[in-house]
This record gives sequence, C-alpha cells and structure tokens, in this order.
Amino acid sequence: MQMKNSNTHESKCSLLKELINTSDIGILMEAHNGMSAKVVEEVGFSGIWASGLSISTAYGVRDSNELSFTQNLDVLEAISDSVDIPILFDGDTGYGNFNNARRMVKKLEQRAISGVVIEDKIFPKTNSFIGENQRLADVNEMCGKLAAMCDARQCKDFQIVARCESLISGHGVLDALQRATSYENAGADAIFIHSKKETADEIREFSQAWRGSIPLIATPTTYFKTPFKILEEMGISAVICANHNMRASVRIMREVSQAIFVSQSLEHVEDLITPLSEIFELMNYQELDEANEIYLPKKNTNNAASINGPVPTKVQRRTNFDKAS
Ligand code: SPV
Ligand code: MG
Repeated sequence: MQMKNSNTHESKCSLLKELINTSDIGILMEAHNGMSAKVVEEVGFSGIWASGLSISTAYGVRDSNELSFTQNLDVLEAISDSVDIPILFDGDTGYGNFNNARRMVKKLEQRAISGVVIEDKIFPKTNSFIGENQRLADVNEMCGKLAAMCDARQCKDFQIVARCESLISGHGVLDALQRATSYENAGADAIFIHSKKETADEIREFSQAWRGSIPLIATPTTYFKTPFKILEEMGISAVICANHNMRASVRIMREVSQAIFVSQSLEHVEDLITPLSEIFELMNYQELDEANEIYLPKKNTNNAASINGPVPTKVQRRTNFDKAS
C-alpha cells in the first residue's frame, strides 16, 4: 500500500480544470481538515472545496477573516497531504489588494492547491448569508486582482475562479452579467455565481443570459431542493457543496456529547460513532506497518559491534532515485 500524493501539482490542476469544464456536472465537496478531506476522497468525490466558513468554524472563529491566511495555509497543507484529489480553496477577497492576492496564489501552489476562488467583496469579508446588501468591490479593482493572480500562477491550469456576489447583494442579474463579463475579460477561468434564494430561479435567469465562454459554478446551499441534474440542465458546470461536512460534524458531536453528559456512561453512543478500526483504516495505519517491516532493523539481526564494527543490513528500498553506478 502506497502513501498518498501520487498526483503532481500540474496533474491535479488539470483534473480540477477538467472537473469544472466537462459537460457532466462536477461536484466539489467541502472539507475543513485532513480527516474530512480523507472522508470526501474515500466516498468517491473527485474534488474538494476548502471552505472558508468551515475552516473558520473548525478553528472556533467567525467567517469574517478572523482566521489569518497563514492559519488557512496550515489547514490547506494538512488537506493537501491527506488526499490525491484536487482542492479548490475559498480565498475570500484575497487578503488585501492585488499584491496580497497574487502572493496568495504563490503560497497555494507551493502546497499543491489546484485553484482558488476570489470574491468581489471588501476585506474583512462577511459570510454571504449574513445581513443584506453587503458592499461589493469596485469592478476594476477586482479585475486588477484577477489579472495579477493569473500572471502570478506557475501552473497554467491552476484555476482562478471569480465569485460574483451581485445577486446576493441585491444588485440583480444585469449587474451580475456585467461583472462576470469583466471578470472573464480579466482572465478568470470560471464564474462562481452565488445566490441565497430558496429556489434556483435567479441562477437559471443568469445562466440563460450568460454569453461568456467560461464555465459557471453554483453553490445550492439555500436552494438545496434543486438536484444537481437540474442545475446541469440550466448550464451550471460544477456545484460546490459548501459546508455540509462541518455542519454534519457539529450535529453529531452535539448528540454524542449530550448523550454522554446526560447518561454519565459511554454505553448509548457506541452505535452512533465510528469504530476505531475504521479510523485506523482511514488513516492508513497499514502503510506504517509495512514501512516498519522495510525500514526498522529486524529483531533477530545481529548488529552488535564486532571487531570490524556493526554488521550492516541490506534495506529493501521502495523507490530508487540513486545515481547509476
Ligand atoms: C464558504 O463555504 O465559505 C463559502 C460558500 O464561501 S458560502 O458560505 O455559501 O458563501
Ligand atoms: Mg467562504
């Protein structure tokens, strides 16, 4: 059994590009740490949404840029180390102006992240579902950021996604179309069109009127009754399941903690929780057993010092990058 991380940064960027561009709807499932990322990959998803809301919540802080970029980077490194599937990071507003945004791209690529979403709001951001009429960024400033991010990327397929908040902020479909067109012209690889309506009506209206050539991404958090297939028929290329693992974990942790607190026993929760054997499997303890066999000295090896020094043992290598002799 091999360790993770067999895909290169370049191949993961290409996979994310493909997921967003192919005619079948692509699904990006939320993860907020290494463990949830492993679950997402194990279930069979082809891509991860590294959600700002979920990562912040897992840290115990608000989705208001209370978490620093370097704290996010640490989480991204853990996610990236844990899985082989591509990761799209929720880059909020890019942590400042164009200069901070292009530096963000550089640091993300160093962690083998395959793409980033940047939204047309103001730093510090507020979660889109809080309050009404949030102020939007100046279109030209957003376009400058997008262009700088495109220019900064090393891998040509690293995905730079422009998130348009016109609908959420009450500016309507026409404003959304104008902004999205400007973002495409600035170099964006895809448009994330966000809505907080309970139906997908304004997403349908937007996608029917969209004349751009880059794909559309939607996040049906509030219009959750709309199946992905219907969104695909509307012209949406990929969906983001934005926060579902984080919300699932809060629910089950509350249930289990409450049951133990009330009953003063562990008896009633065993069926609600994951057996330890499955945790060991998820974390691939078997690989460590196999590595121990290869790299630890054999128990019966006589490597006591002799007159000529310790007797060397031959270690079986898994890979061989040695220079040809
Ligand atoms: C997130 O998951 O942090 C998002 C998506 O930005 S949403 O919360 O739906 O705006
Ligand atoms: Mg977010």
